[in-house]
Amino acid sequence: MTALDLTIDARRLVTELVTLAMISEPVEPTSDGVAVTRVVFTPTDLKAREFVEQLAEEAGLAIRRDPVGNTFFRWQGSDPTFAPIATGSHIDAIPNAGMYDGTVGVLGAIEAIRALRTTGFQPRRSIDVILFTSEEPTRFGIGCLGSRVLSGTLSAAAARTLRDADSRTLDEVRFAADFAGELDEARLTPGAYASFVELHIEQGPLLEQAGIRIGIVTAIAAPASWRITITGEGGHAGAMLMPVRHDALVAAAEIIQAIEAAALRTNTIDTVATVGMCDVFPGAVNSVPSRVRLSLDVRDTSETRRNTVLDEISSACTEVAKRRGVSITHEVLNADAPATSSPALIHAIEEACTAESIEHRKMVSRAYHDSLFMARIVPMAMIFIPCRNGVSHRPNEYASPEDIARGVAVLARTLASLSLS
Ligand code: HGY
Ligand code: MN
Ligand code: MN
Repeated sequence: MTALDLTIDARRLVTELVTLAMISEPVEPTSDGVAVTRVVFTPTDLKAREFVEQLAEEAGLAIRRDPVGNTFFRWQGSDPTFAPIATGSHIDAIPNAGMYDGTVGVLGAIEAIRALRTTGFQPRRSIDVILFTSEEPTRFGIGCLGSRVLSGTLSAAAARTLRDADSRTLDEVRFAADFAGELDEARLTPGAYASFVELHIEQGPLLEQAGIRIGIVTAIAAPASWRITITGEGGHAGAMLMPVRHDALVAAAEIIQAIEAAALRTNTIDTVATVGMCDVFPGAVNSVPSRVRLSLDVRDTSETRRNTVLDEISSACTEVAKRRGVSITHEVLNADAPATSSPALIHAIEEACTAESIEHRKMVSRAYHDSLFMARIVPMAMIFIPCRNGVSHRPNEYASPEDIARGVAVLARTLASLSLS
């Protein structure tokens, strides 16, 4: 491939990232960073999508939306007989999150295409930037909803059973947001793309600690999440004596401790377990809790080890339920296999780093991404850039304009080379 004299317009890109970050639900003011909350198919999400579509249109990309809300921005290649390649990420954000998670991979990909166009480069394979719908589990309880449906990992029938906290179904919500059509139509089959590369912030501290500016992801850890329900006996906080209590919240406290212990017992840093949500009913100062709902998120680079942790948590639930005279049930929301990156794509990214004289290292992604599910139908790899102190999913999440520009330059070169492969 002839040498590409690439110029990434970091100033324009960061301005666009800030503009996008301003499209958020009201959030607590913070002196450290920009807090963003943007939940799928809300008016805020639709406004943000409109902004991104406008940027894509200005960049000369054709726009296609699928029934579940994945949106495709295409740079038409010269030879339609070759399968297209793709990049992309997400723009939805969990409550009180940061402004770089996902957005760098969408707006950065549009900038990569703008920079390639400016050099006069012409791809042979079409290049799609995909804005995946609902990468975060916030509304429907399951992450990567758009890429699960697109890859066939989540069937249309299973997707139709999903309900949000107001008990609205996915169909109701997506139709109200003007995403029509049958969910089955969103499914792509293996071969729909020749490759998929996602640019994302690391969401961890390793690159920054090592002083290395680019990470090449070799594998994505295996995530699982449950909804755990503990049902005890409620009652008057003054009149219900301690010996007769079956307090659901105290039982939940034991379960939360058991979850942490199960993760630590694997003696490897590759196992993580989190209880991020705890809903207490009836939630009154002077009422013994009768029901508690916990969220459970367990991940590991080894699926076997992760499943062992889940088994131990299940045993702990059985033991606590018996001893405390409460009922403890759990619903498996997802239990996914890990994903391995394509060696050929890893090599393409390494070559792009070399062309940009950027030091890089291989690494695992402990966060999940849409790449985890794209890997089910297409060769995948990811490009990481550092984020300050490894912080993410918080308003003080931060990636520097220089690191963002480096990531975009590596993405641009990788896409250019893959589009001619
Ligand atoms: O939870 C995750 O790993 C991703 O940031 N949604
Ligand atoms: Mn995230
Ligand atoms: Mn993300």
